[in-house]
Amino acid sequence: MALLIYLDGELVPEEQAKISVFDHGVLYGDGIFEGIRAYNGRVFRLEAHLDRLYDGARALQLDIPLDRTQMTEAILETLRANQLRDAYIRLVVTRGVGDLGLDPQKCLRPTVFIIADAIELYPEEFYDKGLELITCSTRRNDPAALDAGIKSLNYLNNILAKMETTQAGVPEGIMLSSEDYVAECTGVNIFLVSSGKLITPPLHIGNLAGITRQVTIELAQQQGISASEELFRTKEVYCADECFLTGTAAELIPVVTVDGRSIGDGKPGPITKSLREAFADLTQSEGTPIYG
Ligand code: PXG
Repeated sequence: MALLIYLDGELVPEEQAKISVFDHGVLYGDGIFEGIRAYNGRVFRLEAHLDRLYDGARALQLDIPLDRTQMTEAILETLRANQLRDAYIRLVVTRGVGDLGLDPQKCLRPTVFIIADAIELYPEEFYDKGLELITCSTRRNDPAALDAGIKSLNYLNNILAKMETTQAGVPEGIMLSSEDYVAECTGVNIFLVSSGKLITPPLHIGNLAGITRQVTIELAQQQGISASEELFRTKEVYCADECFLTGTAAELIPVVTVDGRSIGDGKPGPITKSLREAFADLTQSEGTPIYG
């Protein structure tokens, strides 16, 4: 069945969901996006995703033509139109149609589209066995050039790193900051467990303020596990007891080797498993209802 896509106020069949070649989202990657999940008839952490979207828009002086209530309704309507209860939602706001110059002044109205589809889950064995990672040579964008907190449509830096991981035959890779600290992976945040404590890199070195990252910190605190933001390098990853990644699509996923070194005993660790279970419980019980 063809998906119905929300495009600028209308729900249209996917083959009619087209945007202009003069849209600055296409010409320059000028725009922002969100990847959101719905579980069991509820949208998970919708408010946090909207905060990130509207903050990014403010930073870019991008005037989203829907307020938060209208945006929420647009997301829920798209899910309802496609009769979805468990879904991946891609929400995109571009600068809109302009001319062939960088200046967004002539872009009169941002384009908004929402795709909601069945989620393509990672293979179960990734969770059972854990992932192998490499360290990518492509650095994460310097936050002085582009703030990583803005989830912009310009993902080339992550795409180049992703191509490195594919060529190495692994599903993800660590991206370092320009000063060689571990920042995050190509589309997920990173956590280490060392001596029973959780550490993740601070946001200021240029990683995305992941919603799943934040939820993980909250769940750790509820379990009495200390969680802190600290700078670390690849050596600390190699020597960690456990390592896992977090993201909306991947949820919490264990890592068992990095650059050929086994992490801990080379199997998914107990803290990773316990946080993953707590995350699964939370996603089944919390969220904005789609069907009232
Ligand atoms: N870091 C980056 C660079 C991301 O793009 C995350 C971390 C995790 O954030 P959330 O809020 O989802 O916990 C993301 C997530 C993909 C893909 O295909 C990933 C993301 C967006 C689009 C595609 O892996 N973003």
